[in-house]
Amino acid sequence: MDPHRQLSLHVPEPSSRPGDQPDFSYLKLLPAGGARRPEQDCPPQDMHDLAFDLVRVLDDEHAAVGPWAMELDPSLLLRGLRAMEKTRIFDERMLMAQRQGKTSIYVQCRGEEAIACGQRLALGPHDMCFPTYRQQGLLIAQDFPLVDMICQIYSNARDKLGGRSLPFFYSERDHGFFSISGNLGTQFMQAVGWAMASAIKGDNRIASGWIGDGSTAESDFHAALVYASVYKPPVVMNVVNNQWAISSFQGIAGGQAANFACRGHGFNIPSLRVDGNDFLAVHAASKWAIDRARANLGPTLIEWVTYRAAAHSTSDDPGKYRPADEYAAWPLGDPIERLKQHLIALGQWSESRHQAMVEELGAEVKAAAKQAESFGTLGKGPAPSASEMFNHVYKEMPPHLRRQRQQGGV
Ligand SMILES: Cc1ncc(C[n+]2csc(CCOP(=O)(O)OP(=O)(O)O)c2C)c(N)n1
Repeated sequence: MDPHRQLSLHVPEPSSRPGDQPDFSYLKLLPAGGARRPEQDCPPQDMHDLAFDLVRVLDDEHAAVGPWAMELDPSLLLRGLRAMEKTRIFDERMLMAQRQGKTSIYVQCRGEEAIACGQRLALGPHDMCFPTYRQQGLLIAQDFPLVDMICQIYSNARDKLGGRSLPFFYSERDHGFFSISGNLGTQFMQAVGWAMASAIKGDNRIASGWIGDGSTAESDFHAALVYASVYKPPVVMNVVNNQWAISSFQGIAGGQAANFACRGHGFNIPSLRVDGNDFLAVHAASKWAIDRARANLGPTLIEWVTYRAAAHSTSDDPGKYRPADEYAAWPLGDPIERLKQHLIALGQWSESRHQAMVEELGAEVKAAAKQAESFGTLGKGPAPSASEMFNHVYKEMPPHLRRQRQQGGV
C-alpha cells in the first residue's frame, strides 16, 4: 500500500453564491477611530499593525472620530460630495448610453467613488496618476470637461484619441491622468518608474499608482513593490480591494490567505488598510502617504477596502456568481450617503440641498452627453477618419505604414 497521503489542491470559494445569504464575516472590521495614526516618518517596521487594522473616521452616528479625523474645511468635504455624486450620475448616464448603442462598452465605479475622488483632492495639480479603468473620479474630481470624456466614450469625430482606444481609456497628461491600458497591472510598475524619474530629476512631483485586488496577482505588481522597496521613490501605491475581479472573488488573488496591505511588509514598505467608503478616511490616509512621499520618505502601500456595487462592465451579469443583494449587506455602506450624513450632522448640508445638487448635476451631465452626441455616437457617427488608425504608431510614419494607408484609400 502507498504510505503517502493523497494530495489535493485548495481552491478558495467566496462566502456566498447566488441564492445564499450575503456573508461578510470574513472581514475584520474595527470601529471608527480605532486605528492609530503613526508619525509621518514612522519606520515601516514600526507600523505593521496598521495593515491588519482598518483606518476609519466616520462612525455609525456620522461623526468624525479618532486620530485620523483631521480639521477639514467643510468646503473640501462639499467638493468631495459633489465630485462623488457627479461621478455616479455620469456613470448612470453612460450605462444608459451603452444600452442605447451609443458606445460599445462602459465600466462604472459605483460604490468606489470616495477613493479616486478623495485622493485626487489630496494630490497636487502636477502629480501624476496611473489609473485603471475604474478611477474616472480622478478626472471628474478636478472638474475635467465631461464632453471630452463622452466624445471618447462614443468614439466620435471629436474623440481626442482618434477612435484608437477603448471607450473610457482616457489619456490626459496635462490633468495628471496617464493613458489607461487594457493590460492589467502594467501601470503599477510605470507609476513607480515615473516616481523614480521625478526623484532622479530632482523634481517635487509624486506619482499615484492604482491596481485592483485581482490584478495584484499580475507579476507587475510584484516588480513594482521591488523597485519601490529598493529605490524608495515618491509613490502612493493604491490597491482597490472591491472584493471582485469580474467573477473571481478576492480570495482567488490570495486575499483569503493574507490581506493586500500586508504585502508591503516583506518589502519594508509602510502599509495602511483603509475603509474605502469613508471619504474622510480616504482623504486622511491619502494625505499621510502623499506628504510622506513629498518629504522624500518613500512609497506607501494602501489597501482600500470597498465593494464593487455594479456589474464588472456592461458585458457582465453579476447575478450569475454572487448574491443579488450582496451590496445591500456590505458593512461599510455607501460612500456618498455616509459623507452626506456627516455634512448634515455638521449642519453644513441638508437632504433638500442634496436633492437640488443631484438635479443640477443630472442636468449638467445630460447637457454634456447631448453636446457630445452632436459630434457623433458609435452607432450613428460621424466617426474619426479611418486614416487615424495609422497615426501615432511611430513618431514619424514609416514608409510601410504610409503605403498601407494609401492602399486603404484613407
Ligand atoms: C493581463 C490581463 N489579463 C486579463 C484581463 C481581463 N480582465 C479585464 S478586467 C479583469 C478583472 C480585474 O479585476 P480587478 O483587478 O480586481 O479590478 P476591478 O475590475 O475589480 O476594478 C480581467 C481579468 C486583462 N484585461 N488583462
